[in-house]
Amino acid sequence: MNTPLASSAATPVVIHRQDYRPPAFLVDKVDLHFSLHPTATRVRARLALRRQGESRALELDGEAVTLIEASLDGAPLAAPRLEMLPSGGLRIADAPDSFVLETLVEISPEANTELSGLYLSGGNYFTQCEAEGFRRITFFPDRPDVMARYSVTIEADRATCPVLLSNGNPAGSGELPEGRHWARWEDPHPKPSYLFALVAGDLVAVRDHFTTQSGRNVALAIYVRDGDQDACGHAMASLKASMAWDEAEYGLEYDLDVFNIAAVSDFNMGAMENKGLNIFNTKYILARPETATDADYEGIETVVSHEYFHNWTGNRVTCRDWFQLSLKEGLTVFRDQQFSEFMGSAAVKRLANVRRLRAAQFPEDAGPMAHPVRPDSYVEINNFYTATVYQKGSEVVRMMRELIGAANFRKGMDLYIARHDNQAVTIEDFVQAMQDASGVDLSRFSRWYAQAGTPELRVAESFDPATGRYVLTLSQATPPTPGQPEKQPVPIPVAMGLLAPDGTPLPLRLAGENAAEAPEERVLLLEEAQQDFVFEGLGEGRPTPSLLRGFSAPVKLSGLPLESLGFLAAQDSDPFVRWESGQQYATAEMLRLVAAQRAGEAPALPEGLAAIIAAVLDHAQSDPAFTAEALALPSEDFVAGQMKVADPEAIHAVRQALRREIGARFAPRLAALHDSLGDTDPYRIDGASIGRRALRNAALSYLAQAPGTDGLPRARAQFAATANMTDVLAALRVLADSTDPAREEALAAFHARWRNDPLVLDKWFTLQATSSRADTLAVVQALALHPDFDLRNPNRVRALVGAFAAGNPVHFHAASGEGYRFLAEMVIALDPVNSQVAARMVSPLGDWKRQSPERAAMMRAELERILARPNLSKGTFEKVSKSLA
Ligand code: 0A1
Ligand code: ZN
Repeated sequence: MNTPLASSAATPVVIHRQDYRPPAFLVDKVDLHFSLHPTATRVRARLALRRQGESRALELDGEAVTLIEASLDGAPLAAPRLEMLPSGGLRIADAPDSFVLETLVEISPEANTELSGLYLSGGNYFTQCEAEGFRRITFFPDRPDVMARYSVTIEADRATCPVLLSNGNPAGSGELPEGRHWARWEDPHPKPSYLFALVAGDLVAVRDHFTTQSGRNVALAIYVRDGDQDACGHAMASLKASMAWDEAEYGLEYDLDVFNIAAVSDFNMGAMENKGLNIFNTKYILARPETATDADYEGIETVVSHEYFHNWTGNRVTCRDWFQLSLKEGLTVFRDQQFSEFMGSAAVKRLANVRRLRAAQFPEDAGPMAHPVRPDSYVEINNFYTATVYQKGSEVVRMMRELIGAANFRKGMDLYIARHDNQAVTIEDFVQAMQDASGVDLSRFSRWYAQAGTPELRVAESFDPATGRYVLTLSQATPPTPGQPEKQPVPIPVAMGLLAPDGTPLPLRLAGENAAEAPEERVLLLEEAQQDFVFEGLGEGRPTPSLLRGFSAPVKLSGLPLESLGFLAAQDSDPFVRWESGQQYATAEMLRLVAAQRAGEAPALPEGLAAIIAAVLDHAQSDPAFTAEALALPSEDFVAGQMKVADPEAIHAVRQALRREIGARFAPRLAALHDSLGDTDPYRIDGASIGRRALRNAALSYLAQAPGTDGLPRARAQFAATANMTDVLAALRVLADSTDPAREEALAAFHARWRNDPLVLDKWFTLQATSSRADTLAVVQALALHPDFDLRNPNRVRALVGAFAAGNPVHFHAASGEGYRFLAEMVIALDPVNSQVAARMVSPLGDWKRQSPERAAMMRAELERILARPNLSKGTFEKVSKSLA
């Protein structure tokens, strides 16, 4: 049964991009006064409003706010001139051209389990206003194209709330009777309401400072709970490096006297770029070697830089409406990726980012929620903070830079910011700036923003040894996605080279070009559905094409024969192509073995794949980080994504069998790596050290799979050594996945040691949720009842439920359907508590079209069961109903 959005009992409104209208009234100035109280916070708002549209009716958004009083230019407002809207908002009929509206409302931070608006976490006050949370604080035109100057006064108990923070610069503070005190903040920069922030409570500051390129001194502070001061070093270092990099790379300097960050353990996302007062999930601030893994450290660097870079791309220049979300997110992800590539090993960072794009965005683009980077409609905007808007959006910016060149891209950025500073603009404005600065026509390129789905790029070749003429035929097709049955070709930049049979690069001379200028690498632009590229003067050996170097476009490449893939994996100069060719090779072989497994044939390690692994291991010492990436087999989900009908059990069996055989075949070399890559003293968190640990732990994990090796004793010893969390967790993962007698004891010891550190305890949950052991589903069900499990804490929910449903395909897709049922139960329980997180959890159930009819029926039944719940949030409703369609 199809469940169109329109058939729901309480039909949620679909918002369309084409319906955008400028706001009827603008707000020039906002004065807010907060009197903080856990259940009865009072917010007084003075808005200086100015009419710009035709209508004289002012409508303000509001949600879960109780109006106490309102006045217009000092005169009390009452019905019928003042009207409460069914949405929770407020309407004032017959407003003047310019006036001051004053409202007093009451809200309950304690009752706010949605974590949107003003809420309590561990007794402290935090806000989250993106996308539409400000309306849960006061009545306001809560849309990003209303930019205003804010002045904020906060009043609270000094004892419980010694720290009072908001956006901008500090502008006074003082004592009040009855143990209360106040502080005022003024933000000189006009901003949309989604960038408003307030933090108040018992926090301590870790301080530093930064001198900008023009010599201004900026006071930096990271606010955390007492006891966590020692865990802020990496976040602070990342912040300072980001500030310096944005000046060097883009000439962008920070623009306030202070830059504050506050960390909170209850947070719906990673972090938030509120002007001058970023609010972070503790996961992306706190790190000590004994509590945080290398991946955690890298996550901190990425997210701290991301939020900082938003100061210009997002805050100074913001989005006209939420359909333009990728204007700030795609661009800012691109900037944070550039920064990470600059800070570490560029090639390895690129691989990791591509792996993530393919793990999260490609399935989204192929599933029921597929949408363009700039969506055309939504029901709940919070459902569109997606891998498509963020990661694919970043790839689109990267391609644009590839097309117009780095220097023009920088000019385009300068122009974009000069033109649009303090404005709320669109993706078209950004593309226009790039086009004007470069002189390159980008009109066709804009299709990348409008069209959903991952283009498939196919290769065909023909070569004539007699003439040395090689024809590369590239063709593209994008599969249909919901609401977009027909697709047009998009311009695809294909960075490439040609290799001679001995692996040396060949000169790339296209027909009609001058021989003297033939480069060894170039970028072909595929603009049509199919194009031939004719290379001449190549001699008589058959060349092998190395395509999509550096992953020059977010497409699926196919059509290269296995032998070319094997050759490229061993020979190409481009690390991305080397890695990618190995992955493609492994994928093809795994698909073959899955088919064989279904026919009752036991999988065996193909010799070609063994040869690639042997070649990878030959270079292990020279580049451990790359080797670790290249040793990893494609994930079960990635393989499933290549099948018409997935078979989670067969895929799992094949992948495990290959891992066992690799462990056995290469045991001596893996053991030697595990011995030789032992940690250096002191513990370091740089690219080289991270790479060594990654390879060492990859070796351990392979060894431990193989019977007859000393992998498990090695894991036990590594766990007991408690050197750092990366090594401890890698060892514990190996044990947790095994039937080793030390398993239970190790898990219990880890829990006992870290039960009071929520971020580490999350790892304990995730480890068990992602285990491949036969009893995992029962363990996960029991963990949902564990006293340390808490539906109100998004990190904990993601650590258990998210990790299981999205990271454990073989158990999530258990033939009994119990994995599906577990997820549905969790979504149902979570929706009334935190609908944003609940809606995000729905995604794995949307994959039913790729499953067997039996599984698909069970998945649909669970979606139907969720949909039948009364009072479902509109976000969960949207995800579930679209997943069923
Ligand atoms: N703009 C933030 C992401 C973010 C979005 C929504 C949030 O609450 C619903 C919180 C954060 C970023 O890109 O980091
Ligand atoms: Zn962002």
